[in-house]
Amino acid sequence: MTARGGFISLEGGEGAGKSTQLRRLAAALRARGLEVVETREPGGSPGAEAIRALLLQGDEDRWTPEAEALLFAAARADHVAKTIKPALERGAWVLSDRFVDSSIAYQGGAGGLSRQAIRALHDFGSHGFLPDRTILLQLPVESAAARADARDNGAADRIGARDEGYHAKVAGTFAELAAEDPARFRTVDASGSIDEVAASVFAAVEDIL
Ligand code: T5A
Repeated sequence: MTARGGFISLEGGEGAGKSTQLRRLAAALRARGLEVVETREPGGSPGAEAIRALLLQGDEDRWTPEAEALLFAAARADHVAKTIKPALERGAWVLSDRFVDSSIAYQGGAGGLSRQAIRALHDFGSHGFLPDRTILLQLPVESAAARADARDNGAADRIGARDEGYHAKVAGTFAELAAEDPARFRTVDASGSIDEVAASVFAAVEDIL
């Protein structure tokens, strides 16, 4: 066990089980005596939570693709500066439900913006800050949609409501990102029970604790 904290992000499509697994991982780290900050994107700081409402509510065409990407990057910049970095500086572990890879997968791969553009926004807004480890929860889009629908009674948000083709591109881009950066990413099969997936998620971070 070290006094230094670390930053872990959980990624995947809607309904893959990120929030459930984030809570489980936080409990496992706390049981080891570590300080843990649980956070999410878009959001995670008062300013970023205000931007979250702008992004997830309203009509599908409320923002242009470029404006949407800028709002995500602005929310992330505030989240990094106000929540993530201060927690890391005091030695805490930060677990985030989504981070910049979501922008590359949704606004980039699925939304049609270039990865270079998304990375340039992240370089400007958050100085290119990246997680120490990113867990990609992989679940077939139909199974994930069924889980999310069962939870939300079919009431998806502005981005979750996009069509199957959009979500298939999101999943494909996440898989490419994981393959391109095996040092940071670990992929986890999210189709098992909550306990089975939690065990795989813990195994995927144990080497950096
Ligand atoms: N977005 C976000 C972008 O477009 N660009 C970005 O840069 C960022 C950061 C955020 C939206 O914004 C988009 C992506 C999203 O569309 P959100 O409300 O924060 O939306 O929600 P999501 O991140 O999409 O996540 P969800 O809350 O929909 O799903 P989770 O967290 O993956 O799943 P979870 O844990 O809530 O589980 C869903 C249901 O399944 C059950 C749970 O109990 C729950 O009911 N479940 C299981 N059931 C059976 N077996 C298991 N193993 C299970 N695990 C969970």
